[in-house]
Amino acid sequence: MKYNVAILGATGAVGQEFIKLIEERKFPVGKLKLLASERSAGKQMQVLGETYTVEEAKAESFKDVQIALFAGGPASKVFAPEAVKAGAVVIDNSSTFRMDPDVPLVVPEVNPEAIKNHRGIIANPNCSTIIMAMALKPIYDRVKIKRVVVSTYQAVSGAGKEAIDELTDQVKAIMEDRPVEARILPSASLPKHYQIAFNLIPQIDVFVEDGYTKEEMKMVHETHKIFNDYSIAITATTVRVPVYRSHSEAINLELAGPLSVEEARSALAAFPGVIVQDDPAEMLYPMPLYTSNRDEVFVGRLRPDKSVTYGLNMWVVGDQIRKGAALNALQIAEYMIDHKLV
Ligand code: 2RA
Repeated sequence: MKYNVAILGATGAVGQEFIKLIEERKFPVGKLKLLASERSAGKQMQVLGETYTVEEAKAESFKDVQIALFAGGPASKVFAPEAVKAGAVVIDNSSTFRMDPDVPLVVPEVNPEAIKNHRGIIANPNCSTIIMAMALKPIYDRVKIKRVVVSTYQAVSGAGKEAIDELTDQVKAIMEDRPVEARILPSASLPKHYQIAFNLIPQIDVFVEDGYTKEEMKMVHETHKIFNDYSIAITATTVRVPVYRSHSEAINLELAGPLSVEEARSALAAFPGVIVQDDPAEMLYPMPLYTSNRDEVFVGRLRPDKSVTYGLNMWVVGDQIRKGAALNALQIAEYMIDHKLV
């Protein structure tokens, strides 16, 4: 059986990743529509050996579409209701519907059971949340997690193509002794911008409450919803780093009971979609340069945190455009197909 698929935001980083993954995973596509804003309409893209012309997204674009993959951004709010009205299931990578109680927020390895409650829209969590949830779940299933302290090291591609170009341009300017321009990071819409080359920026997205950024609060609220456990104490610091792709996270856990590092390591190793790379003697640990374009989330530097009774530290790295966005969304669609939910 094949499914008619629309990709909204097909020309952006996540949209292009959807196309790569559809090809790689032999996703059962019947008719395919590539949709984007008026600016990108008319562009030609190759998919599965065929040339497709990108169409401008309109309310009527979703006729006969069964699965609508939304890459993210403000267009979701406009077009998701239209796609649902037309009978499609929307898997949405924007933050618009994530905290809506009627919208499941899903990481298929963690809470696939939530999918069946959908009313037309299923939300893909934020990239840094997905990567963390993948590493927490195998531990959580053995011993409840009391507290999470996470610090992220997020790649510039999380802020879009312009941020990738900004890093490259700044590095070139510095090497050529030219003045450095900063126009995008921390976020194009903000009044001030800072150099990311040879720097770190401890602000991702806008400030929202008590000195936390929106990205930090997403990690708190979305993790609670995915685990359906609001008792986990979570605090986050999210930082942009001069890395092109793959987000890294230093995660400190306080557990409700004993779990040895060996038990944690084997639980993580047995979990689908997680690879343990952890051997200090061999200097083996995950690094973003090597996890890019990989589907799995990588975990290393496992060690006890002896400052509390049951503490565990780990270092988690994952490709935020793949598992943190397009792959997770496509896995939701695959789950729905496998379980006859679409
Ligand atoms: C970032 N969380 O890295 C975003 C991408 N979804 O900025």
